[in-house]
Amino acid sequence: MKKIAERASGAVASRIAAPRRRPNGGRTATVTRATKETTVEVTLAVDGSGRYDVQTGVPFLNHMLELFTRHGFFDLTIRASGDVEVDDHHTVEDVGLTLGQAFHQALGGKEGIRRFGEATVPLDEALTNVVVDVSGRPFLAYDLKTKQARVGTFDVELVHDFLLAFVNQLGINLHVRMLAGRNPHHIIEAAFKGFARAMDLATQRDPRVVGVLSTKGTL
Ligand SMILES: [Mn+2]
Repeated sequence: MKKIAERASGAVASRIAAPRRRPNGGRTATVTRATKETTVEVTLAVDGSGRYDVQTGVPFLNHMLELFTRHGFFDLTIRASGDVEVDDHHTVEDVGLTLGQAFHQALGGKEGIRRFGEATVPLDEALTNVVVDVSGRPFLAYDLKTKQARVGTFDVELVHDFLLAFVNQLGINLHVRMLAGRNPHHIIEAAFKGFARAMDLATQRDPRVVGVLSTKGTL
């Protein structure tokens, strides 16, 4: 198998498949990325119905990406395998990176999209606010603060790394604010739901938008 050969030879390879577009104009992409540390394959439909099949080898990340897909009304299949015997860091970061690449491909020239999206989402005591601008200018303002370093075995710090990788690949401005919260599972889950809803809004087509929504003429 090619992926195995690449890993065995020590070569660092990244292959991006050509975007696949549905006859009905749906925006989809499949991206495969293989390095010495991880192999990740993502298939994304931006105009989906919330269907997911996510297997990353990191159960908490699966949970977050499943609810991201459901609440964003995307369709998402992820197969990732990584050196989780080291820790979850490479896998979580590379899934974020590959997912960002998939959105980048699927959105193409970003014609007709709303560009901005935001959501404030509660989960019990936790309340988070997420704002996105599909601007072409990568910036992450991350402000989730938890007293606990881990949710089960999952390192809370990896949420920051996941989002930063996604932001850099897609080229978006993303603000993630925690307005209230105590339980780290609740805080992170509310953030991913807000991220989903904000991304759904920002990537939706608005029939009033002709070309890209920018006076500069490009995003
Ligand atoms: Mn949960």
